[in-house]
Amino acid sequence: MSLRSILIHPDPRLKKVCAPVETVSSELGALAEDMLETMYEAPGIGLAAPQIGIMQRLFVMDCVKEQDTVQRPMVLINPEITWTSEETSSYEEGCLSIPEQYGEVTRPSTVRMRWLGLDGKTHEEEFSELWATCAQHEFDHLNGKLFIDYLGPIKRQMITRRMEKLKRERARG
Ligand code: K1U
Ligand code: ZN
Repeated sequence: MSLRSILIHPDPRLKKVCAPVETVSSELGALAEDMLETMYEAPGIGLAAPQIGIMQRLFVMDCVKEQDTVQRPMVLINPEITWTSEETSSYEEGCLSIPEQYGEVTRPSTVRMRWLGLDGKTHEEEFSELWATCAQHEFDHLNGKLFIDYLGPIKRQMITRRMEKLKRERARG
């Protein structure tokens, strides 16, 4: 297993639509393990493949809240949203590709998703609360959409400028 580096916005790879995974292979399993390790280390509750520069449709998540409870690492390959509730909820979202910036996003409270697991089988589950928010945030990453795209233009521009500055500082070392 190895830690992968996370791309920081703005990066053209974070704006692209990812391609479906064609084969659920042992290499894909190794990639998913790296993604989970990278997510837990960050720390975060989700991570999508394009955030580490892999332009394929998969993401990982684990929204178990208390550190002492059993973890629930999930790997969703070629996810589809099959149903969304009419009821919405708002959450102050963050993103590992936009560190230390937050914004309120309103999304369906509950979603149903269908995906391929690492076992090669189709899974379907309903997600609510933080799981629903995270699953939709990660799904958006696969379509080149970031949480800041839901914010007003002034806040989005302010966050983008902060990230450009952060990237310049990091490049200088
Ligand atoms: O996709 C990502 O960038 C990961 C992101 C997921 C997410 C956060 C909040 C709402 C929706 C989706 C994160 O994990 S940001 C870090 C974070 O939220 C967190 C970190 C440590 C403990 C708990 C949460
Ligand atoms: Zn994100």
